[in-house]
Amino acid sequence: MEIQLWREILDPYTLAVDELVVKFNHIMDEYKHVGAYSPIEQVTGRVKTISSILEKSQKKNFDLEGFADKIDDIAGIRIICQFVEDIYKVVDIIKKRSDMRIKSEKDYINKMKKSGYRSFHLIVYYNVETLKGTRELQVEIQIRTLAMNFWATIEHSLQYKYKQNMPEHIRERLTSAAEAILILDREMSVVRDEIMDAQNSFTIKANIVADILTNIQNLYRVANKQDVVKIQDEFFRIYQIGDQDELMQFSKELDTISERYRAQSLR
Ligand code: 0O2
Repeated sequence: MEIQLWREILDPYTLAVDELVVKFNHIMDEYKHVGAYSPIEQVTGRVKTISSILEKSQKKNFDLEGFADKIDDIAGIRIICQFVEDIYKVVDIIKKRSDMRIKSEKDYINKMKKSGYRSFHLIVYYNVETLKGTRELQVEIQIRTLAMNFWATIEHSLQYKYKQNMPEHIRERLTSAAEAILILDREMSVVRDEIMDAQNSFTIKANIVADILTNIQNLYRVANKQDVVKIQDEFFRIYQIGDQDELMQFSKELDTISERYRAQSLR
């Protein structure tokens, strides 16, 4: 097939991947903006390379005519979560969306693959707009924890290196590493609440500090400089004590002061 034709076929998949990465990143941002813990830690996407498509067509023994309908992971999104529980939250989020329609799902978390591979897979239908009109494409979404991703990445490179001939002692090591990952994920789930609390309070504090700094910066433009320096010194004092409640109270008072100045500057 001509290279130009490959491009034409793969282009809409690139658009789908780009759009979906933006959308999942936006979900993360939405959580951050309200100071809440995001079940999504990281999102990446890729379009299958031509050589990988050729390899798959050989492996699965199909000809390339209409290959796009025969391969459901030409467009792939990978969502990384911190905890196993987050994976199911992300699945729920996807199922509730109106811009993706579930075609199929595979839960390799509750039912680990023989290789030791764990991940949640969804194939969704997703529409993109092209010059030739609307195209409904299939996209594979893989959702897994950081630990599962670590294992899968290593195993994938070893598979690539050894093809079908992975030495038995390496296969055994990978199996015991997969068991260790399972235990690690379970242990992390136990401390999940505590980790989430710590992360939440870090995000909340970062948001309060950002608000205060914006307010002080704006006040420099409209208020008496000496007064603002006093406010700034007070902020540094409270910040050094590290009391979040006091910081929150200070931020509210600063909001009121800023409001007053905004009102005055309108007169
Ligand atoms: P690549 O290079 O990652 O794109 P399918 O091959 O998709 O038609 P299958 O095997 O029923 O058929 O689908 P499955 O099990 O959902 O696997 C799809 C993808 O999951 C694979 O794509 C891998 O990315 C990943 N995967 C599945 N099993 C394993 C495994 O044992 N180890 C690792 N590291 N990844 C796995 P591709 O096209 O095989 O590969």
